[in-house]
Amino acid sequence: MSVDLFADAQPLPEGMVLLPAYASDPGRAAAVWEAVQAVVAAAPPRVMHTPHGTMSVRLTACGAVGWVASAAGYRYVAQDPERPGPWPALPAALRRLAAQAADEAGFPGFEPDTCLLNVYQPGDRMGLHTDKDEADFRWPIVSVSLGIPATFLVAQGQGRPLLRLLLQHGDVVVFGGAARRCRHGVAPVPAARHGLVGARRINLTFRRAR
Ligand code: MD6
Ligand code: FE
Repeated sequence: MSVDLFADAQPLPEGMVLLPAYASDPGRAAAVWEAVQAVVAAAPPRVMHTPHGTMSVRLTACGAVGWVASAAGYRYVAQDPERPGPWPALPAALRRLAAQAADEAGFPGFEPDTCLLNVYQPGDRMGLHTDKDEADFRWPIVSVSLGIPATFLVAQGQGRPLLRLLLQHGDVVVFGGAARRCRHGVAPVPAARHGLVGARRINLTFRRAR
C-alpha cells in the first residue's frame, strides 16, 4: 500500500509562497537568532490595546518605523511611544533574509523599512485580519516563524473554507500579489517547547510601510 504524501496539500492563494525552513538554513540561522534576541532585549515586546480589545500576543518592532496600536487605532510611528529614542535598527542579517526570500518568491527589490515581532506564549492567538496600514500593496509582507509550530489561517474568499497551514521553526511565507489582501490569522498556539526559542513562538513580519 502506498501513502499519498500530497493528500493534504492545499493550493495556496496566488502570491503566497512558502519557503520551508528558509530562516533556519545553516547559513542564516545563527545570525537570525542573534539579531532577534538583540531586538527583543532593546525593545521588549508588550501587550497592545486595539479599538477592538487587548491582543494576546506581545509586540515590538525594529526599523525606521514601528507599528503601534492604541484604543484610537493603528499606525506606523518613528518613535516608540513606550521608550525614549527610535526603534532598534533593522539588523542587516534580517534585512538580507527578507530581501532574499522576497526575491526568491518573485518580488525583487524588496527593501523593508520595518519588522514587527509577535511573541506568542501557548494559548495566544491572532484574530483574522488584513494588513492595510502600509503605503503600497505592491510590496509583499515577508513572514518568518520561529519556535513552537503554529497553524496559520488564510481566508481565500467569501464562503470558502479557511486554508490551514502549519508553520514550523524557520519557515518563511511571502505574502504578495492577490494574497496580500487575504484575511489571515493564527490559531491558539499549542503548549510546547522549542529547543532554541523555548515555550514561545516568535513571528517576524517584514514590511515596506512608507
Ligand atoms: C503571525 N502573521 O504569523 C502573524 N501578516 O504571527 C501575520 O499577521 C502576517 O504572517 C501578513 C503577512 C504574513 C503574516
Ligand atoms: Fe498580518
